[in-house]
Amino acid sequence: MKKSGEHSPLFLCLKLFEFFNEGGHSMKNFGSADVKIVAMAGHGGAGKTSIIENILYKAKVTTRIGKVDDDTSFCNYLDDEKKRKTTLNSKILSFEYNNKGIFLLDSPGYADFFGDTVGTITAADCVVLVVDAVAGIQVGTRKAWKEAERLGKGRAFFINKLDKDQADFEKTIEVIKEMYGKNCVVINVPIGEKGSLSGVVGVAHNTNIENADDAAKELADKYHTQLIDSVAETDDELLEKYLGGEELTREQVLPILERGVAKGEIYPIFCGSAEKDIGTQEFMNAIVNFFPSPHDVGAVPVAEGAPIPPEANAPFSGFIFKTVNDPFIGQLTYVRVLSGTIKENADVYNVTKGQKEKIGHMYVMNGKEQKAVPQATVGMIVAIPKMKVSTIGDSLGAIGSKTIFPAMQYPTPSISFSIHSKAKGEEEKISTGLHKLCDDDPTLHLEKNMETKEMVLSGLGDLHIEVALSRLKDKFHVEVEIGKPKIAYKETCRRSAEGHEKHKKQSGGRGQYGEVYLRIEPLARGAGFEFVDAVVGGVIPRNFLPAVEKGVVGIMTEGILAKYPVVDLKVTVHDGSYHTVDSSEMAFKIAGSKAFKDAFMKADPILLEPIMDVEVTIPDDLTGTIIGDLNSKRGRVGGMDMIGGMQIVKAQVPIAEMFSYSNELRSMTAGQGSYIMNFSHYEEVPAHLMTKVIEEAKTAELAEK
Ligand SMILES: Nc1nc2c(ncn2[C@@H]2O[C@H](COP(=O)(O)OP(=O)(O)O)[C@@H](O)[C@H]2O)c(=O)[nH]1
Ligand SMILES: [Mg+2]
Repeated sequence: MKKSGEHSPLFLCLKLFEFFNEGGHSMKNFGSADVKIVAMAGHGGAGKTSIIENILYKAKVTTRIGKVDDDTSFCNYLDDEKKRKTTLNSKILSFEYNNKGIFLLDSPGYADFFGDTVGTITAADCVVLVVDAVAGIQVGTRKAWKEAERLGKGRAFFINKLDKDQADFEKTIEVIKEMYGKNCVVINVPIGEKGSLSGVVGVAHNTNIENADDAAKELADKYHTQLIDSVAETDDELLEKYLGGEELTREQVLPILERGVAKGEIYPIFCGSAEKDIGTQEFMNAIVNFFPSPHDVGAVPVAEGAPIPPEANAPFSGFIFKTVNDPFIGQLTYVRVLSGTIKENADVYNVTKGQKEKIGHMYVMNGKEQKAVPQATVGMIVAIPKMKVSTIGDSLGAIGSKTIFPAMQYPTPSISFSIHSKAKGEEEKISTGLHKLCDDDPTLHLEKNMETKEMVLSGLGDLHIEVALSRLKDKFHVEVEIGKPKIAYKETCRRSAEGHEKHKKQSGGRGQYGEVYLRIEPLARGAGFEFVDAVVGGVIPRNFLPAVEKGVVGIMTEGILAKYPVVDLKVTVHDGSYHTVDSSEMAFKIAGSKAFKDAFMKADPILLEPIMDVEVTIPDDLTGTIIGDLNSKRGRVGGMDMIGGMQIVKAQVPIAEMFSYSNELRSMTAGQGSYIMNFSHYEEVPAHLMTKVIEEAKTAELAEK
């Protein structure tokens, strides 16, 4: 059946208009063997965006090379990215090059924005880890590798910044091989070093060898031998010949190398300098010629339902790896098409939510440019505006599909701030804005604390929160103040003690009467709360004991020393008395609560604080400084590890000392250090600090009254 208007003259005019309006780039539907989706990942500052800027220029997407340090970057186009001169959100760059469709995904490198990097790695078929030849493998790179490995993605390296004085190519290679094994294979080596870096030689084909000096020739030789060695090991037939002493020819080895890269079994290492635009062309050629395509990858793993082959004529399936909600550009949902074809103005099925979703237009994105396309086939990434039911992480399919792709795994938020509105009456606006930001960023959590009525925003680091709040201001026009992150102290006791309360009001009307004797005893850390009824002879009638327990639990939740919950103790009610007329649940609840307080204050009460496992990665020469600083933070250094030329210091530190650590570490290490932090356990707060926390809680309580 023909839909009305489908071929009307107006429709055709519009199509023609669209055709002639194609901008500097275009993207037709390629077969699944001719599309490459490549995510650039790795530590912040390694040069991911700069490399992409070079590629965009060579592919004629841009007319001059964009620079991240001035305002000309094509990728870092957001206002706050220009201000901070770094990538804060992932971007999709798309263009045609040598008859292939290329989608490059730029990712943020800093740990605070790793949530977005999880999305680009998920959407890509190959992940390129950009490594700074001076700093070596940094935390951000290790995390990205780990995630790519977990998802079984093809991987490659680009060793960047070889123009810099302290750059060390061979050491960086050594470290990569030490960490990620022999299947990491050097594909090109630099000609000249540092200031005199002038090009690269292709190790496999000896490309550009005519321009190489002796040192570069020697390097090429050395890594050629290693290449043969590594490649032979991935193929039984070759290995047999190789071990039999036969000299392998380039013709024998190259197809195996190419197949290994395409299958994600060999990890090629490229090199160069984004600053000097060296190594870019060789890298682009490799993407086009060897990197895995959706066809090479095959059907991707599913969480539910049947895997679908990555072919254009298979049923449609896709995965939402990113969403953007912006009051100015509206709402965009980014879909990686994993099989089949998705068409504009069609219905699809959101398999995760079990609901139909109507598609209107869709766009291929190239930085901030959008180009409407009538359809998208397997291997493409499209942005769809105004989706109604779909959210990040959902699987889409043809109507009736049951295929659901695995959920993305995000790091859990490690830092929280209380949020207060600057102006009166804007709580609603703040909450709406923050919820929208949280919808697009699963590592940003907003919670309302029911007891304090406070909004608490949690994220991966202080920069993460800072950026979210500046976006709240820019996009939703509300300003907030943030409170010192609340530390989740707990209260407990060190000794056993007896408590007693006779609650009695018997003057006029119906009286109140309840008497409770109880004993509290400390339990092991993490044991929680135990309530024992040891009342004999009915001195407290059975039906009032739940009320006593309620009273005890009530005051334990509320807190006694400084309004933090009381934990890890055993309460035994062993005596009491009652009155046949005046006793009530209320009276016993009050008696229970007061008897507990009485006992608790005699039981050597203390505060507990959260202790974190912290892993700091730093250049070796800063180890002393960092350990000294951790000691001054009441930290206990538990071990050290050298990985890839970087020192890893493991320590346990109270969270109270860690709130501005990302800034402090940045300044202590000139940006070269990084750390990860996870909750470990609770420990006693030292006496002098305990007094301070208790005083602060009292002041806060007075202020509230
Ligand atoms: N000397 C030198 N600087 C570079 C090179 N590549 C990038 N940079 C600089 O390093 C900084 C970070 O680059 P950027 O592309 O934003 O890194 P990203 O965080 O990985 O995207 C910028 O100041 C770049 O100008 C390079 O090859 N050599
Ligand atoms: Mg960047």
